[in-house]
Amino acid sequence: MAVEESYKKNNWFQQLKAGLDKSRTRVAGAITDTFSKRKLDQGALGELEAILIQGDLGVSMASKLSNFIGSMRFDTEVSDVEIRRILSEEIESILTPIARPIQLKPANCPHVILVCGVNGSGKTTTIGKLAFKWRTEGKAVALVAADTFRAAAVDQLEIWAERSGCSIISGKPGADPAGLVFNALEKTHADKTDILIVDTAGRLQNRKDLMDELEKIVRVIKKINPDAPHDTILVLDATIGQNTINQVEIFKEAVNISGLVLTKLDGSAKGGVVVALAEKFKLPVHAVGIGEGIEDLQPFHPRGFCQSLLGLDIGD
Ligand SMILES: Nc1nc2c(ncn2[C@@H]2O[C@H](COP(=O)(O)OP(=O)(O)O)[C@@H](O)[C@H]2O)c(=O)[nH]1
Ligand SMILES: [Mg+2]
Repeated sequence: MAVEESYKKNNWFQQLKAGLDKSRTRVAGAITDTFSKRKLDQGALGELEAILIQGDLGVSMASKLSNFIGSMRFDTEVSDVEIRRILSEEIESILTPIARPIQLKPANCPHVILVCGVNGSGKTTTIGKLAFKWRTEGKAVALVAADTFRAAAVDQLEIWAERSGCSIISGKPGADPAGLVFNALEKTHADKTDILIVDTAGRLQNRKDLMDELEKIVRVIKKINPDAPHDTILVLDATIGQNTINQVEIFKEAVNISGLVLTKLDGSAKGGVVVALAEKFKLPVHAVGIGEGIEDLQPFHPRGFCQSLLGLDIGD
């Protein structure tokens, strides 16, 4: 129950709720506008389905959810609150199995985490936030700047390493990322570092090169430790809505994605896409980003998320 307690103690629900303002207007706001006391006939269910699609929950999930509501309340008069409550509970039950923080295993020395995603999705920021969290828990953390293509990317990771108090392994701009990762693994193994986080490039413009590079990094990691990377995380920007689905598909071709982090849930109008992702890929959602600050990363909390999206209170 540690997550549950932190959730209350840190005021995370209020933060997430504020962040999801725009997404809530699209989903809960639209339901309220359409359904204050209305008979739930076929037309009303069609409108509900359209709202859920607009809210980025995905076509298939929108159809399932409106059918579900129909099966419970067809041809009866319902209020918008009832619909929001039923939806919230149903979506929570879908999201609960995929809400899973990264499980560190002390025997993995280091526990290797490969972080992938397109440029701008929030990889480096998320790495900084995760590193900070684990540093505060007393873990030794090292970062590898394997996005060697842009000099600025290395500088940015250095800033995060300093902020979070962990070490960084970097090379010259243009250095071979896989070689750098190889050295980092040897070093952190010798130093008994607990966690090694690999920041990678995300130039989707040149998809083949990017994928080759990721595959090569994984091959090199496996040469040293066949069980690693222990986690391969895809960072997705929640403001791009349904495009996140394509990104998962693209990255899955190159690496074995083991979990997701959704960033920018503060200010995204398309937060509902978490539901579409859950249905399509069933990948664990490890955490969500709710701001640019070092502490703005929360474990994914299905109830908090659903209540926020549907305009209910955490106690409801
Ligand atoms: N509002 C908000 N901004 C974020 C979040 N995560 C990252 N960013 C911002 O998104 C931009 C790109 O992030 P960065 O970590 O450099 O992405 P990368 O190219 O994938 O490494 C930066 O301006 C970050 O401050 C988040 O959860 N919320
Ligand atoms: Mg970066």
